[in-house]
Amino acid sequence: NGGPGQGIGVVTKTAPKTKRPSLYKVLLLNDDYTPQEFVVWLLQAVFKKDAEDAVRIMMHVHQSGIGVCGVYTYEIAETKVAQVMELSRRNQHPLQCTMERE
Ligand code: TYC
Repeated sequence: NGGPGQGIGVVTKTAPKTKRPSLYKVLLLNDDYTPQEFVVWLLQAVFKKDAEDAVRIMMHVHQSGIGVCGVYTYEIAETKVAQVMELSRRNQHPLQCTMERE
């Protein structure tokens, strides 16, 4: 009613906190049996790399043992890992793929 200490308030508005999702690296592991061409094909098919990038990533994994093929939110990273494992299994390659929080 407008009396002292009555009826009138101050409207405060808190900005909603936007939380950025955690990101996950999808890692490819080297092995002695998976053909280089299969890895290059996979990097293009699953990770949408161009031919040049795909060869570069494959060679890095081949020479160093492990490498990052991309960084994604949890569900997307999980899906990529599953796709790599399924394609490798279907083609009878021992290729391993995993994910790790950045
Ligand atoms: N080392 C494999 C070969 O010489 C090629 C390869 C590269 C395999 C990358 C796996 O993640 C990998 N045929």
